Amino acid sequence: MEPALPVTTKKTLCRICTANCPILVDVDATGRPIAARGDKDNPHSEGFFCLKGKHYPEIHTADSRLHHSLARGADGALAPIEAERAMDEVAARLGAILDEHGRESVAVYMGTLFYQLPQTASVATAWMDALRLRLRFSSGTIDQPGKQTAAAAHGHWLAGNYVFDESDTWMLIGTNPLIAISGGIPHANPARRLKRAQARGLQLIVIDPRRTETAKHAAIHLQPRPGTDPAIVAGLIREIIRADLVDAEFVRDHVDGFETLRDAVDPYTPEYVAARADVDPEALVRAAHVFARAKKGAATAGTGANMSGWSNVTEYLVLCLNTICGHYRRAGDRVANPGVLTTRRSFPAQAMAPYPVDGFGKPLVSRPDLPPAVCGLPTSALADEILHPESTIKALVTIGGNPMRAWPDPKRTRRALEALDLHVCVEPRLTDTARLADYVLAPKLPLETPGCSLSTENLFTVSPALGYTERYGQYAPAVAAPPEGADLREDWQYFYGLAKRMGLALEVGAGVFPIMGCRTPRSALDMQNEPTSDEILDLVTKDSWIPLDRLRKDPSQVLFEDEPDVFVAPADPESRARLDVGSALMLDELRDFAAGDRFARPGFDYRLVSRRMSNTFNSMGTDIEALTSRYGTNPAFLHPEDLRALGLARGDLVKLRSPHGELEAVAWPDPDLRRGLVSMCHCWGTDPEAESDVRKTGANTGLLISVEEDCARFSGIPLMSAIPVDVARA
Ligand SMILES: Nc1nc2c(c(=O)[nH]1)N[C@H]1C(S)=C(S)[C@@H](COP(=O)(O)OP(=O)(O)OC[C@H]3O[C@@H](n4cnc5c(=O)[nH]c(N)nc54)[C@H](O)[C@@H]3O)O[C@H]1N2
Ligand SMILES: Nc1nc2c(c(=O)[nH]1)N[C@H]1C(S)=C(S)[C@@H](COP(=O)(O)OP(=O)(O)OC[C@H]3O[C@@H](n4cnc5c(=O)[nH]c(N)nc54)[C@H](O)[C@@H]3O)O[C@H]1N2
Ligand code: SF4
Ligand SMILES: [Mo]
Repeated sequence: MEPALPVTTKKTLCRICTANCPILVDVDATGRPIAARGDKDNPHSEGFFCLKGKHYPEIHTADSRLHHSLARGADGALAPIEAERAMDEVAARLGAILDEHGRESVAVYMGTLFYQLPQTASVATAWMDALRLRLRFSSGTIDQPGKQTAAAAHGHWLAGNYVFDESDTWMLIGTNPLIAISGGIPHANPARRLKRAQARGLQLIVIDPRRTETAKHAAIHLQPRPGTDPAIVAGLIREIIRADLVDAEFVRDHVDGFETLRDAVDPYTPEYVAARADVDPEALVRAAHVFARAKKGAATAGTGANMSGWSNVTEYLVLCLNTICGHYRRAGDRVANPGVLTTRRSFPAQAMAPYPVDGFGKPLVSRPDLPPAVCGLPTSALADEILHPESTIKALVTIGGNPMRAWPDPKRTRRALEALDLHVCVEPRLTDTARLADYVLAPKLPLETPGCSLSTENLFTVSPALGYTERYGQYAPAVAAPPEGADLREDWQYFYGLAKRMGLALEVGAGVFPIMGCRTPRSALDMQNEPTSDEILDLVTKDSWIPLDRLRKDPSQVLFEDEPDVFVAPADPESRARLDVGSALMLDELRDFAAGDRFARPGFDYRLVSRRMSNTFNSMGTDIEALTSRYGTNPAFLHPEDLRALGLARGDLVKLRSPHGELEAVAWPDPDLRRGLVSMCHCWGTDPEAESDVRKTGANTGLLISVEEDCARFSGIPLMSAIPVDVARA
């Protein structure tokens, strides 16, 4: 018997999802990661992690992982290619396309992993900037794009919101943080944090058509018809105004448009909301009172509230709800977490005025109705844009995303990807998307690269309920070696390598997401001598609250509560900026909503609602048996009574048909659902043109989504939840 190799245990952070859980990874003498678990000594997470994190090493060592980049040969097949040669060829081909067709000939798609890796986000963005690429698309516009449009129409409160850990109430609308661990409740051990908060009196309000893992802990759970969030939030606002619970002083000093808002929500009486959303009118009134009477708290919406047709107005009303209750930090308040790795800034108790929602350049040729908006170009239109006869797009670069699984309408996506002259994917697996690419640039994976918690910390800019609620930061060096014999680069090195070959000078900015009201430093990269990954991290954390080097030198220090406290500063007396709760642009949408259920279609009597499953992250993990064994697939969950009425039992195959498309799925009972719903997770399935066994591959709910009808203004987010469907035995 061979002697067992010695194993060392290393501290690092999981980078599958935004929780960025601190984990311990066992690594053998060859550098191969073999096991992972939560770091019980980490005072922030207290050992919290999930099954995906447990199998993080396997994601690094799975047979399905690419050890080499791939290029499509003359025979049409993908074959291994040396990384340097791949960069030579990609640079030459992109350069030729740009020379011939101009900068609108190359589009980029940035998926979830793009933002999770600060080096990738910063250097790839620097490369796009240097090429002045305009056609940048991201998963953001098929996620929660109403957050950006609403914030633009409303303005920002520069002192920020109260955080969960200090709040007396918390409202979650279409988000399930105990499973998605995606913010709303702090990422680090959300169940324990919720329990502690409730022990000190926090009142949790959840609005979700499913009695979710989170809703089960709520003081008040409204379980509405999906797609009715505008009615509910308008109803809450109306009741708060009626009961005289508005923070009148805050509104007087800092808010415009109050009368407009009051008039717009006036029709949303408890009786009307009860009829439209099918909720208990008394529970609605109670929720309004609990929320408005609390000293500190916030409301936040998630994907369910953004995917069900009313992304802009729902997010806008959520901001208005927080604002009329004055649920913001005031001068003199301690800022719970000013920051660790983000740029230093001040927190004045003043508004930043609203700014334009749209009008950022010319629309896509395929969607003249969607002028480019603050949320970015509409990803739902990218396939059509590529396929349009007047399309300028010849090449697409996909980074850390999986369009074939994630974009709505995978059949159209497939046609579009095949129509490209050049498709380059930076991707560690041979995904359905990578299989269609001309080049797959294979990256090192996060355990093989240094990393830090910057991306997650920086999320506070996206929504008040995201980011860390305490002064927490973590750095980790590379802890594992790439597989033996592999020829890989870090993601960012591919963009640096392309830039060098294309004669570009790169300049990286600090941070991953822009911080409102704060200029972040920019630094030129040395284009002669390639920087190290750690040097890139230094630049993206330049001028941070705590120098990254301090985290590097003492990895055991992750909480920085001993740093001097930061307090909210008084407003600049010169500032005249006010928040706007009466935006015509947003409230027009409430009038559209009032006109009736515009998404209903006769003959499609069920509604398919979005959800996440705990053991997979979008398309990641759907190919790892240990993560899929619970259901084997992404089942179509239905209420047991609905199953019975349909003559179906657990495990039977059902056919779901929307006005746009159809799929087969495995039926599964879920007593926590409202009747009349099908709840199903996305990013499963396989090549829609190939035969497959749905019990093994699952089904892609994108097949039911139309990218032509029912797309929201500005972002073009299609109806991705509350989709009318017909359900029948397959
Ligand atoms: N029907 C329906 N569709 C949806 C949704 C829904 O609810 N319903 N949800 C939407 C949402 S919210 C989102 S965010 C999108 C997700 O959209 P995408 O981001 O496009 O999808 P992911 O599966 O997250 O893609 C991440 C990819 O990154 C790869 N990856 C992993 N590690 C690394 C790495 O270190 N470097 C690089 N370069 N790549 C890596 C993974 O293998 C994976 O292929 O899907 C959207 N689509
Ligand atoms: N385990 C796991 N974690 C993930 C992901 C994953 O795939 N798996 N994906 C990550 C990504 S990309 C994102 S964006 C986040 C998303 O994080 P969340 O937004 O929290 O996503 P979900 O857990 O799907 O929660 C959405 C909830 O909305 C409800 N819902 C559906 N339609 C409606 C509606 O019309 N109105 C209301 N009020 N509710 C509705 C659903 O029942 C569901 O409980 O999660 C991230 N975290
Ligand atoms: S919650 Fe997210 S970051 Fe934490 S272990 Fe699971 S996948 Fe990794
Ligand atoms: Mo997402």
